[in-house]
Amino acid sequence: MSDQTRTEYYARVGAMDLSPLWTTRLVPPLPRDQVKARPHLWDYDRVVRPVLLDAGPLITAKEAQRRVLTLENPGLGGSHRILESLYAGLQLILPGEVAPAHRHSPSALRFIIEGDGAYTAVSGEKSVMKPGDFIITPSMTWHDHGHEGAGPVVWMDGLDIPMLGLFGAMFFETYPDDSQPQRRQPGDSLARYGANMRPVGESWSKPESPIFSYPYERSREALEQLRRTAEWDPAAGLKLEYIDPTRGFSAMPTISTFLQLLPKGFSGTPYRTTENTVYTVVEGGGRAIIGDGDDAIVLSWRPRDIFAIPCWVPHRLESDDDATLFSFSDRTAQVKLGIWREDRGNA
Ligand code: GTQ
Repeated sequence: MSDQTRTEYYARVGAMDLSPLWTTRLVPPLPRDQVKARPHLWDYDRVVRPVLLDAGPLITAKEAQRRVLTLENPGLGGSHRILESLYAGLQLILPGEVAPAHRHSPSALRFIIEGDGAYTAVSGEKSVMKPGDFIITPSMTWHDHGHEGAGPVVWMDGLDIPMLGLFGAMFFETYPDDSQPQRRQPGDSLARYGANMRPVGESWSKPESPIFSYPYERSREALEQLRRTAEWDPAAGLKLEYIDPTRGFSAMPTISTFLQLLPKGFSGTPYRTTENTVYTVVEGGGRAIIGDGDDAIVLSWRPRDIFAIPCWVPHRLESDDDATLFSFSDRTAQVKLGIWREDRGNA
């Protein structure tokens, strides 16, 4: 058949909202042909922090609703995605401010980067924020943030917005007042479910953890205890996942969250996984080495830096000091959909 006949045919069916599959490659052989996001690092102290603080006098938290600089992956064209499936931002709140209450269908996590005295209130319970704490805001729960202390407070927001965007299932509502009424004492959810116990006669059937806040101190202490006994994972060091203690699943239904310890001088083995992962550094310095040979990219990190590793990109982790990394990924969503894979280079 002549090229012209084919071209005419394609135009004809195109006008009928049809398309010839044989002219496209619908399913590429490897993720690298599909994934646009690039491995990337945001230098917190030297680059992000100064401009984020400049936003303080520019706009109030109330006017902005959320005073956030979104972390834009340079391969994703300003689409408010740090990786294909994930959103991340850095939120600044100043003393006396309130970021007004709202709720939405995307789930959110907060990971506290710096400062003291701020809180986030979720479903009527305030959680105080300290550096290293991990806090969840489940889908459609009312939440507002405030700051009753001194000095700026910054945390990282991680949301599943791109996943919900895929389904179209996005909802957003504002609360009639800036703050929601307190219904439970701070620490209530942790007291109920955070001691390997649960209230007798109370049942929990929601898809997320009943614990809103996972304090850093406890998670860090667990890693410290384990370093003496546990076997190190050759790629990940000592890596613990935050869970919903009632079922053992991830703390959030769409996003997995982890805290990991790399001992001083750790040199990890090469690893790749289909999960898209965002890391932030709590303690120590080191690097992520992406790829190998002359093509390798080195992302050198220090405390408070944020770096992102896309789906199926081979990488290794190295540390100079004892290092702790918080990370979040779309692993739990991929596992539930039956598509999660990893490659430890030993096949
Ligand atoms: O704090 O509620 O970075 O709704 C993006 C959307 C933060 C929040 C973000 C949000 C929030």
